[in-house]
Amino acid sequence: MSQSQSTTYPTAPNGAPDAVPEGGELRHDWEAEEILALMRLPLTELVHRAQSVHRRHHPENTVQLASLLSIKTGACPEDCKYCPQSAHYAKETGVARAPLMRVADVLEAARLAEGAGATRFCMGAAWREVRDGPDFEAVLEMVRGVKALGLEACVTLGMVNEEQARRLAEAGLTAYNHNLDTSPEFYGEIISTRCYQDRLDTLARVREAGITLCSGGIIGMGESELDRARMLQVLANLDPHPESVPINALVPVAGTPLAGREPVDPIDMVRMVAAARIAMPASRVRLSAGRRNLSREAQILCLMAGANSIFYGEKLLTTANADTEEDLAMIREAGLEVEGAAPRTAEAG
Ligand code: SAM
Ligand code: DTB
Ligand code: SF4
Repeated sequence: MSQSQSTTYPTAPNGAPDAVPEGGELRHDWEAEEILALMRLPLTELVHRAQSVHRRHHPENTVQLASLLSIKTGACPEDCKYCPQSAHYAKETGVARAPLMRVADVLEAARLAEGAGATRFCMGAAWREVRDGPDFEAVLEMVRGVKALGLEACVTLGMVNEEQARRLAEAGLTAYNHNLDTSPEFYGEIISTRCYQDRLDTLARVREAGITLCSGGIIGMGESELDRARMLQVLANLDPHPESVPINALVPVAGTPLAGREPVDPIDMVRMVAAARIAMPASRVRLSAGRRNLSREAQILCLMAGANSIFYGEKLLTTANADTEEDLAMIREAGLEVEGAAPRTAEAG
């Protein structure tokens, strides 16, 4: 299925249409059309509304830095068309597989991230699901170690069962990342080895265990505007909302089936962030993969539209991230502050 990457958003002739919800209150009964109508508002109106909602629920000028580490890379049995870590495309992508990292090495990376200003550390494993055994025990140890450093600990390990979710909670895990990635309707175009309900079931188990949810998706895979609105609708109708919502722009990696896709229009990213902010007012919205293709100005627009976290550090999982010095300069020059930065002193080294 191929759709134009540059979506067109007709603007309403006289400002916002009446049907567009004002936003700001926590709701779990969103219609996809309402979210679509938000996304189609004139850009200045949309950003204004998103920023107003943002200020009612969050400090207006802080950005959280979250660092990512791939603790187990490649050879994943799933066939997600965007993913360089899928075994299905390994010959073409050339991504080298690596077994689970040693606990000490992961904790050293977490220490460096903390020293560089991150307050959240997210560990990703290219697994379809967690298997009980030494690797899972090691991941629990990593979670305990990251928490002991005073960082929020997040993991993304694929599917988990109830007992595994319970043990992650017991280890002190702050958040579990498990993205819906796209709409239920478009999902089958992107992934065939699992279904949407599998994702929702894992999210429910994680929630039940008392761990906060980090769940979002990717734009730029050929989905329609309605698919984007539908994904946000499914997320926003979870009760409670995911505490954290990563919005990724596809990083088209050579060798994956989506390698040839046009880069996402930066304004589409702003609209997606703003709609997420309005639909999930109290959640953290994270400007995630794909920032290398966004200008400093486009990223600042995303921050105005309600993003209040970025992935920070040289690498995402397997691909390069935005430059860390440039990120800090952007935050400083925009007059924003890094969350949790004030009490940071020389001992964080
Ligand atoms: N295997 C686990 C899973 O799928 O939940 C965890 C790791 S997986 C790499 C985490 C997320 O990274 C995916 O759900 C997807 O949203 C994002 N991701 C992976 N490859 C990407 C790419 N090329 N561009 C943008 N986001 C990507
Ligand atoms: C999320 O939503 N995006 C991150 C994190 N959660 C795990 C991953 C982005 C991966 C981009 C491709 C790569 O570097 O392999
Ligand atoms: Fe595997 Fe996750 Fe990549 Fe899908 S997104 S191939 S599940 S690592």
